[in-house]
Amino acid sequence: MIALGILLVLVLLLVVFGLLFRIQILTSIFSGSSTREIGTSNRVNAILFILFMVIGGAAFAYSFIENYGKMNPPIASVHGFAMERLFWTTMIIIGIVFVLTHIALFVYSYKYQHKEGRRAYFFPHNNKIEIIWTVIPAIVMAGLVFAGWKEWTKITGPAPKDSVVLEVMGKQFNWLVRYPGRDQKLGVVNYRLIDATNEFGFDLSDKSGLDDFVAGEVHVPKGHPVLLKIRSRDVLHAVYMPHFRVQMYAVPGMPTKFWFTPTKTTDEMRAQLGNPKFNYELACNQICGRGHFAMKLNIIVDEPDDYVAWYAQQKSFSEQNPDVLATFKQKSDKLVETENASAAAAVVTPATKASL
Ligand SMILES: [Cu+2]
Repeated sequence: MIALGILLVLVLLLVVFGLLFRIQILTSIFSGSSTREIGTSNRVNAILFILFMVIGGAAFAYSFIENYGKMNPPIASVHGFAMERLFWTTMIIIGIVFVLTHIALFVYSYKYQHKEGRRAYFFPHNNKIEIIWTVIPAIVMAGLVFAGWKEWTKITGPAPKDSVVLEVMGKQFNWLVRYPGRDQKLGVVNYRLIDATNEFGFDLSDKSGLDDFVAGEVHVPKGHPVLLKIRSRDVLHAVYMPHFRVQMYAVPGMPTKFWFTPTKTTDEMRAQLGNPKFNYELACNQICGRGHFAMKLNIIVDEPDDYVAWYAQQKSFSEQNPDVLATFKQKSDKLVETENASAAAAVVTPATKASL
């Protein structure tokens, strides 16, 4: 309570000093001695501009160099290199312009500070300058956009036919993974069927879903295209896999996708980084609620043979959850019964009608 009182007194004192300072400026303006004041404040501001440029620039450079490794994990996918080239080309071009224009901004503010007797130069218009600073950025921007569009079309085009298919579904707060079984077809799912056991909402009356399996982590083979089908169960999430340079939103009610080809197995990357505990990661990159920070999933890139071995070991969801399968069987039996009954009714009715 005492501390609060002292703080209040300090704040009030600051306010009083501030007001006194303003009154002093106002009286100096009215008494005609304001020129000196304006000169001092201009000088102070001009120096602050230069200090801001130097200290701010140094802090920016430091944070950039310090975090470079975190921003640029080693690339582990085919398209990652194209993405990287595009990113850095854009970054370097706009970076140079950004630095030059900001040096001009701060240096000119310093250089052309208020000076007694100096008048601003009246420079209303110049066609040549207007054309230069319109045409050059337009050409550069068009080039960047075109290069980006070309690469993006390639990356987001249809996945190769022999891709390994898997589905990730975002939910508050983890990722669920589903693979098609031997038929290579993901079965039908229905959000109305989602419950604690059937987290995906498997509709097991669809035969192609019977061999689908759920996995605790993502396994993908090295050197093989992987088609990632992406869904969300509740709110907006984003699939972010920094080493593969993949990011795609997971939107409720609107499936999205992304295909990529991993180029380094988990073991190879562990050796490269000298970190035996390293794991590729699929993280959520869209703030989606309280547990967002923990929404991560491990990705294991296997040698193709290891992948096949892992795949062969997996047990289908229907096999692991016979009770869920049983409820579908009951339902479909009922459905067959009703269908038979209505078919019988349809046969009976005309006959009954005829006899009347
Ligand atoms: Cu999230």
